[in-house]
Amino acid sequence: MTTAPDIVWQTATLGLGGNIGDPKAAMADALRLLDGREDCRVLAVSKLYVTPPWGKTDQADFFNCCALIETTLSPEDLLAAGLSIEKGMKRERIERWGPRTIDIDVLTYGDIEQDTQPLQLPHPRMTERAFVLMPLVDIAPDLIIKGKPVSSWLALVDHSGITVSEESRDWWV
Ligand code: PH2
Ligand code: MG
Repeated sequence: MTTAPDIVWQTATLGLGGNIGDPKAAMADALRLLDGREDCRVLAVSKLYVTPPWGKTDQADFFNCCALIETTLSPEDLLAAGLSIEKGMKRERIERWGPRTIDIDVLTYGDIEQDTQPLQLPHPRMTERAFVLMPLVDIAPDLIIKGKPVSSWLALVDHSGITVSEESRDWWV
């Protein structure tokens, strides 16, 4: 007799963004691709935001959202799943419609804190970025990051210039 191995579903949060082409469509595609996997379930998606570029400011505004998911993938395999979706979409878009980008960041995974490459958890810059914190508050306001709930981090950052593009939570379905 064999025993099925325990399947452990872990909760993770993702940050998605893009500013070339049709980022809303790219993010919606990415979320549907993740949700379509046997080993990932999208539990909640934030509103869709338009956000001023952070870091390098001489570029177009971004679209950003966050997703709460459940997964049996390890953190590194979840990162790889995101990267492979990014690569697949960029390749397809480049061939068919020209440049289009999407970035998928693993923000948190359970309560893991790790300062390792290729994946630092929680995402090392998430607590400074309103474009991450504002959508994350929609889906996980009480999630504790480095000792404080997401909602408290958001109160500490400048979120001027951010607007809501899609109020509905199922803009991606
Ligand atoms: N992503 C970056 C750099 N700057 N700015 C905004 N507003 N949104 C992003 O997603 C973003 C950014 C690199 O990943
Ligand atoms: Mg990023």
